[in-house]
Amino acid sequence: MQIRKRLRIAIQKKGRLNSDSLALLKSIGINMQLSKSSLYCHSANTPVDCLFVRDDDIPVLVNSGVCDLGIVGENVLKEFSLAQNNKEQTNIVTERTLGFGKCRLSLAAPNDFEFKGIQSLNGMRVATSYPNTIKDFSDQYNLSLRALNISGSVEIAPSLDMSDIICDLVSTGRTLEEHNLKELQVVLNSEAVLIKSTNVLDSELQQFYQRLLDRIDGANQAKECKYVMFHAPKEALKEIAQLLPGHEEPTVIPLSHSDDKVAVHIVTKEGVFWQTLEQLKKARASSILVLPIEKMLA
Ligand code: PRT
Ligand code: ZN
Repeated sequence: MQIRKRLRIAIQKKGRLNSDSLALLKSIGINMQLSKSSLYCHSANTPVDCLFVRDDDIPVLVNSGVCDLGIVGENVLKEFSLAQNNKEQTNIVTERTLGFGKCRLSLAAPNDFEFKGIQSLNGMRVATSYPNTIKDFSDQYNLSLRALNISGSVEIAPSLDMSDIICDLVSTGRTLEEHNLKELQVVLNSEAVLIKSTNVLDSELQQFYQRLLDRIDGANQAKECKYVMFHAPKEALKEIAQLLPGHEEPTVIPLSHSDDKVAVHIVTKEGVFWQTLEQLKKARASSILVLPIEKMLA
């Protein structure tokens, strides 16, 4: 295969992962001029082309090397990999979890179903769009679940006596509730992941890709961190720093109007809750500000 000079990334065209995937690309500096009907987009400021496709096609495109990268749910990736593993190994590596598209693939049954543990599900008919994941789960628990593969509206299968139970994605649980179903067992927890083809990249492109990964890590780290500023007496700094476990030493700045008080700036990894602020105040910090961080590069 010809070595490309531009990274080709597949993302979902329409649906739950589309806007978060685009936002991620933007946050790591990939600008794209989007048009609604286009299936392909060329980034003007980076060597990146984007393909907009159905999420189910993303592992296929990355596995075949047509795309170098893809953003897809772990649920779709696992189903694809299991189907593929029956034939051969995949050419896909998961590079990063991305923190959006979170959901779980769960077994659910009508509300009046008496659930007596996983083993009691032996022999049941399961309506699902994830037949390979169900087979894998079934093998793992030594069950013989019978998967009925349907591509949508899985929730109505038990009421039509097509199946005894279902296996579908759940996030809030509202859809199950609306169909008088209850969740029995989580089969898989899932979120969006960045996947990469095992194909070797052109060396310049590999360097650029490494920078993208560093930016993703920086953006993820920034999400977890807060920038905290406050004034405090010098002698209280040790006690205060312990309340805010930070990355590095805090920045301490003298105040023009005071010899014993200083301004402190600190990046903290821990969640900063009201309780933390109250503890800071008790330790004699004042004028406390907590700010979100947009980007970080170590
Ligand atoms: O057209 P295309 O094939 O690309 O899209 P799609 O219809 O297959 O997928 P889409 O856009 O619905 O979902 C894309 C991905 O988002 C999934 O593969 C998951 O990784 C992730 N995701 C996160 C979800 C949900 N949450 C989710 N709640 N995907 C689907 N759902 C559905 C679920 O199937 C059920 O119908 O939402 C309903 C349940 O939601 P709650 O909130 O009522 O529990
Ligand atoms: Zn899909």
